[in-house]
Amino acid sequence: MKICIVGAGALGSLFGGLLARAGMAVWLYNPSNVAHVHAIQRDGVCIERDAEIITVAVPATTTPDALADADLVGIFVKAHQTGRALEQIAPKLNPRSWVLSLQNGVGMEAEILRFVSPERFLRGVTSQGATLVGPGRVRWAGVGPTVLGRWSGPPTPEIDAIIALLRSAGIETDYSGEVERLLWEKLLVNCAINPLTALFERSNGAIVEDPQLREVARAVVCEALRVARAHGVGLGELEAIDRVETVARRTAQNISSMLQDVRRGRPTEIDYINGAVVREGERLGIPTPLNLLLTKLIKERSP
Ligand code: KPL
Repeated sequence: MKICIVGAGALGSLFGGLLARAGMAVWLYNPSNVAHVHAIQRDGVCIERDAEIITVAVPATTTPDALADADLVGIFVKAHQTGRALEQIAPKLNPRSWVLSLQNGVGMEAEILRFVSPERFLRGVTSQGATLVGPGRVRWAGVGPTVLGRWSGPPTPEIDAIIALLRSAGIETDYSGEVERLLWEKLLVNCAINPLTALFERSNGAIVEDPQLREVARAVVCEALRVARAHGVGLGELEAIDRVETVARRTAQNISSMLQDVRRGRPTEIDYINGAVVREGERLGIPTPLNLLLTKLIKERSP
C-alpha cells in the first residue's frame, strides 16, 4: 500500500515516519516547509521519544506528484489550510485513493468533500502528541488512541486493512461507526487544552497540575458539552472532564499544537475548535461565553 502524507509537519511526519519504519511505502509531502523536507531528504525523519531516537529514511517532497498512485492519502495540514491544500493536490488526487483526515476541530470536512467522494473519505481523531523541534526532527511527546470511521457507508475490508497497517506501525487504532460523535468528543479535549495552554504558555500537564487552569478547563468543557450533546455526545459532565484530564496527563510534556502555532506567530485552529462551539451554540440557542472569550483572546495573540 502506498501512503502519501499531505502536510508533513509534526503529526504528519510522526505518522509517516512510524508507517515507513514498519515497512510501508510512504511519501511525505510538504510544499511550505522546505527546510523540513530537505532535512528529511538528507537524514530521514528523526523521531525523539524520551531517551530513544528513531531515524527513518522516508522520501519527502514539495510537489504533489506522489499522490497520483497513492492508496491512502493522509491529510495532516492545519484545519484552516485544508481548502488551499486540497486545491493544490486535487489535480493529482486519484479518485480510488482513500483519504484520511485526523485533523483537529470540526468544519473543514466540507473543504475535503469538494474534491473527495464521501465514500472514500475517512475521518478520525488522534490523541498522539507531536512537536516539530527542528527541520526533520519530531518529538513524540504523547501516546494516545487513534479512532477513525467512514464518512459515508459501511466499514469495508479495505478500511480494516488500513487500521491493521496503522496498528502494525505501533499506532493504536480502532474503527468507529459514529464519526460525528467522535469528532465532538475530541473537540471537548481541544477546547480546553489548546487555548488555555496557548494563552498561559504551559505544556498540556498544566491543565491537571495547576488548580486554577484545571477549574477554568472544567468550566470550558462543561459549556462545550451542552453543544456537543446535539452531535451525539452522550457523556455526563464528570466523564467529559475525565476524558480531557486523561489526555492532559497522557500528553503532559507535550506543547499543544495551538501553543506551537502562537509561539511561531502562525494562525491557529481556534475557529475550528472553540469558534466551532460558539457557532454551533448560536445556531442551537445555547450560550457559550467562555468559548467565545477564549476564541477572542487567542485571536488577539495570533495573526
Ligand atoms: O490534539 C492535541 C493538540 O495539541 O492539538 C492534543 C491531544 C491536546 C495533544 O497536544
